[in-house]
Amino acid sequence: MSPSERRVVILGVAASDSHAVANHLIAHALRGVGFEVENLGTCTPVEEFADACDRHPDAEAVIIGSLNGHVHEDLRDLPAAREAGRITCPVIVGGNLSVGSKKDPRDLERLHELGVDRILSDPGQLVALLDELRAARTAERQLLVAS
Ligand code: B12
Repeated sequence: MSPSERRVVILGVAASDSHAVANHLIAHALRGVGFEVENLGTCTPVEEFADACDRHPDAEAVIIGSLNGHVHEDLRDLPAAREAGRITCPVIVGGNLSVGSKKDPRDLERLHELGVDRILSDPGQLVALLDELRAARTAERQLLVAS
């Protein structure tokens, strides 16, 4: 990232979740490569992610971690926030996304149904994903201008 480039992301952990370690590591890693990270920390309700989007209309993504297995309940207000136009940028979710060690693919589908755009397990892939989403948005805007 060039020093003059400003890239903002909003980060936090889902509403009922107090697991802090991965959140701090992700914030540190993203800042290390030049992102401006508004880190809302643990136990962040959807409403607070939406408020952060109001403060940062240029945010490239809302990145939500969840470890305790209750992400679906924690994101139950996401469809309304999306519908109201309060969270318009891509929403990325990662972590341990259901209760128990056996993972049902339907749990991930339900997250997409709530309005999550991307689900990621490896935080090491976040920068590549942010680059990909930004390139897609730029191409979309160029198409709109051209049409
Ligand atoms: C430390 C810990 C706690 C501490 C947290 C302290 C703190 N302030 O952070 C305390 C004691 C408070 C705690 C409480 C609870 N915990 Co706890 N905890 C752990 C533990 C031991 C380590 C978590 C950790 O920090 N790992 C280090 C970080 C770096 O790794 P990570 O969190 O696993 O995240 C990795 C990935 O998931 C991913 N990732 C994480 N977040 C994100 C976000 C994005 C965007 C992306 C892309 C990737 C990503 O990247 C990381 C690196 O690969 C794990 C078990 C374990 N060994 O993993 C259980 C664990 C997460 N806890 C668990 C549970 C159940 C609880 C409690 C419900 C227990 C209880 N009955 O009270 C409560 C819930 C509290 C709450 N409200 O959320 C379960 C979750 C099970 C599930 N989902 O099915 C686990 C897995 C233990 C287990 N095997 O049962 N816990």
